[in-house]
Amino acid sequence: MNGKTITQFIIEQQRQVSGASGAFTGLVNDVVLACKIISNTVSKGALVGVLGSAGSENVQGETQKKLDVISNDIMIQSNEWAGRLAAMASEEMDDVYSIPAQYPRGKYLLLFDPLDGSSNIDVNVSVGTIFSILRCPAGVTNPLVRDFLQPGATQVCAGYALYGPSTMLVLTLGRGVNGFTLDRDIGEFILTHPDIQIPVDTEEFAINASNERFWEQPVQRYVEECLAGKDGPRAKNFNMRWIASMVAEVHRILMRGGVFLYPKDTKDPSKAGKLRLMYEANPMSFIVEQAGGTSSTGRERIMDMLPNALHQRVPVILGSRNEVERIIGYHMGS
Ligand code: P6P
Repeated sequence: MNGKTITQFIIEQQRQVSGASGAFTGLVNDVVLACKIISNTVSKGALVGVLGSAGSENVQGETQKKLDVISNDIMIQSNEWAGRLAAMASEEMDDVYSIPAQYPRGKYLLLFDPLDGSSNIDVNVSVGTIFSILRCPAGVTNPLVRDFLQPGATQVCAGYALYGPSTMLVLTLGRGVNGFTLDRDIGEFILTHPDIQIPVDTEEFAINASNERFWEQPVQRYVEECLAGKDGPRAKNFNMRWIASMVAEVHRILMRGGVFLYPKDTKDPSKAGKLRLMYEANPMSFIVEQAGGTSSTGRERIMDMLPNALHQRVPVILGSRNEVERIIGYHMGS
């Protein structure tokens, strides 16, 4: 036997929940299938003409890649028909996606960034899919934006697929974090990284250093101290990484520790940050916290934030607990 499949894992998790109907299990399996299909499409790249721009913009005002649109369609088509969801929301869609009338509706809401880091897709650097599952508010059969605006702490599931040298899926159901690797020979994700824990300390930070002049003072101080190395106040040397694909950065941190920062900056004062709360920061924060890490804006726990808009942006500082808490301390004036 090839090891425990993600299907077996999810069903075993369901058995720990009394009265579970199996709808949640079915939903997670539908999301997993969508990630397999996206992985297959992404891996073909130029061979099937899916690289390059779609010639359109998303609600963020960003140029959409063909694979952004294709991946979004795959997530919709894989999840709209089974009766698990009341609605969906995506980075690539302005408004809530209502489940078509021909399909039954369920009790969950699915939010996703179908292809995060897609600016990397044309240069063959790892990209991923990020997803988050919320409960639909009781009695709501036609969810509106306001029904999605729940704090990250209410998520029942979060995960990402990483389309890298191997395709992996990392998942939390609120009882720890587990990683699975796609065995293409059998078309199943196999449990390869049980109970992932983030090291509490690190010597590695990830930030887009080209924005240095726009950062707030606490972040400038933190990075300066890292760069000062063993002769500076930290008395140790640091390494830096920046992949420009959040899924890849978070995965590295889960595997070996680290801190990821996309802080508030003055580059565009109208934006509270670059990353989106509902389908990037919240799911990644759930995963990071479940793996023993910390995730903050620098001033508050991201998963405590009460969202005010579907595509709201937030500053994100997440990773190894002791390092993130140091950065929070700098923001608080210590
Ligand atoms: P920059 C990708 O577009 C993304 O949303 C994250 O995945 C990534 O961490 C960040 O933006 C990269 O931003 O400014 O370096 O292009």
